[in-house]
Amino acid sequence: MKETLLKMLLERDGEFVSGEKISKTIGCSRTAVWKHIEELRKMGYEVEAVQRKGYRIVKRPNGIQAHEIQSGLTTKKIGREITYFDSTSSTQVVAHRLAQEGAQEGHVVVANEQTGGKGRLGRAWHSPPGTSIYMSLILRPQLPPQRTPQLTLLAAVAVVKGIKDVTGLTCEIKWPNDLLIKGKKVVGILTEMQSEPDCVHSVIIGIGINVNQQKEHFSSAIRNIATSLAFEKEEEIQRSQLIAAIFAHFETLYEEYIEHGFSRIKPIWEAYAVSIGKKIYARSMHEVIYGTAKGITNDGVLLLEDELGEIHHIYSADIELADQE
Ligand code: BT5
Repeated sequence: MKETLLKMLLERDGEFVSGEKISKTIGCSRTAVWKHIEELRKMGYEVEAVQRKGYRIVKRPNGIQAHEIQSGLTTKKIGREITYFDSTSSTQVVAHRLAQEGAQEGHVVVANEQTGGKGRLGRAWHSPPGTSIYMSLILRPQLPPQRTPQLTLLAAVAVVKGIKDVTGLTCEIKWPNDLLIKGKKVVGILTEMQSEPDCVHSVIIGIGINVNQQKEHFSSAIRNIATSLAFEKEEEIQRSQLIAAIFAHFETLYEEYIEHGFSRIKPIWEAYAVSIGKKIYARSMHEVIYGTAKGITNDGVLLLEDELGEIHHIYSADIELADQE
């Protein structure tokens, strides 16, 4: 009942809903409505009550619990099942376990804090409480394992579009998994999978977004390379609204991808990619290659032309923009 009431009020987006309408819709007395409103207030919602007009939400808490995300959700699959934690080691670890236990495609693990947030290659993702988004999406595409890097690129496009919708900010994508604003990292994506040599059981897409941090919230190790949406926009961003917007774009792109393949996603990705056509260094475990980023293949592999004109296929690396000549 409380969920239905919350949904009704949120859908009206700050407009009044009469007590009579609420009591008819959720099938309870006016006194019961008032009690539910009190519960919403305890959850951090600021609800205004005016005689003969009814109730309206004046301010929402900036939480990301399942009901807060789902009240704005328009998807059929992505985010219909949400496992939420106030704090967990890493949403990736939980999502892997849930996938092994048979979780459905679209199930998402969301946390308000991570104590062991993971980046690629054993690196850490700085995950303080209350300001950011940490989430892992479970997918079950019928794909050969070598195509899963395409899903990192697809996720990057979905996040860029969601951020644009909610904040108006434009992010650039740095192959393969970073989103930047003015050259600073605002989002990191980590794609992992459970598979056999020729078939994928599940793909776990981890997304970390710096939303409401101010500069002083970043540890000194990343203060000069990281930024947040609120810092760039100079206002607080509603996290649940952003998550719902990302899910909506993700679902549309994913359906397109499953039906028509990566060729529809590639040009959108390229339109946001910062490094294409630029001089870059590609650092992998074994070597550093310098050259011009020519584009990506249909598999999402980066093509890098070195100074001798040889084309290298880069499957995994850290990219650094070089001084452009
Ligand atoms: C990534 O790795 O960028 C992937 C990050 C994925 C995080 C999400 S959060 C939800 C899910 N659960 C997890 O445990 N992980 C995923 P990589 O490209 O390796 O970048 C890591 C590097 O980014 C670090 O070595 C730092 O230099 C920098 N970094 C760490 N935390 C950051 C932050 N909050 N903002 C910006 N940069 C950060």
